[in-house]
Amino acid sequence: MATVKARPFDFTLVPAKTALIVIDMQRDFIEPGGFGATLGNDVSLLRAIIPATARLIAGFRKAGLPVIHTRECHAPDLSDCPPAKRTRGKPSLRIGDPGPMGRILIAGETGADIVEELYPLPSETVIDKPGKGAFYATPLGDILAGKGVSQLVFAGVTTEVCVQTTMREANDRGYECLLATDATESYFPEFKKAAIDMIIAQSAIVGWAATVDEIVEALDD
Ligand code: C5J
Repeated sequence: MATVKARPFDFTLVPAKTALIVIDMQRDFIEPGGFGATLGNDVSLLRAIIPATARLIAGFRKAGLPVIHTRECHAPDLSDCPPAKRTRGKPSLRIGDPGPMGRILIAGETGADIVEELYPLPSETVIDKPGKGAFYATPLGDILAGKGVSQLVFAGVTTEVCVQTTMREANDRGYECLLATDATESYFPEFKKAAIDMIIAQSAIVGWAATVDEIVEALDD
């Protein structure tokens, strides 16, 4: 057991029961021309967390603990993309449309894949998810149960959308959730702050928050 200096209070980390979930560090959210950009977002903010996220992943790999990556994407025939998701708003390109990195948010396309700097090892699990939450319509719950995991450390994008949704899904399933605050980002800095505040409020109602250094230090103990 190790103690992570966290908010709102220390997190007792049990390495043998812990996995890292890296949410949606895909080109479609992080690079120009992808899904994030089609919605009018400035994607440059998100690139900045790549080094901290890489340090967190390296810490888990060094400790021999599971690293699980997710990708928000859809089947090429869009059978798993609800029309309400595809037709909402006025993006410059919709899910499935051809863009500079291939079809937007479609499995197997360059844009839907994970950025090179954080690319999964062949031994690591990659979950393709059609929703914002990583438990919805995926085998994630069964995979974690198979590994005996009960604590999850979270990184990735965006804080208030797919990261927060997955943390809430995990919290309701009984996992203890810890968010790495410098390895997550939003297109809207105020939303990142608000999401973290909501997660840790009311004595960690959804989970805890700590920096990458604090988490990696505890893994080294
Ligand atoms: C969004 C995500 N923001 N990965 N997806 O649509 O947070």
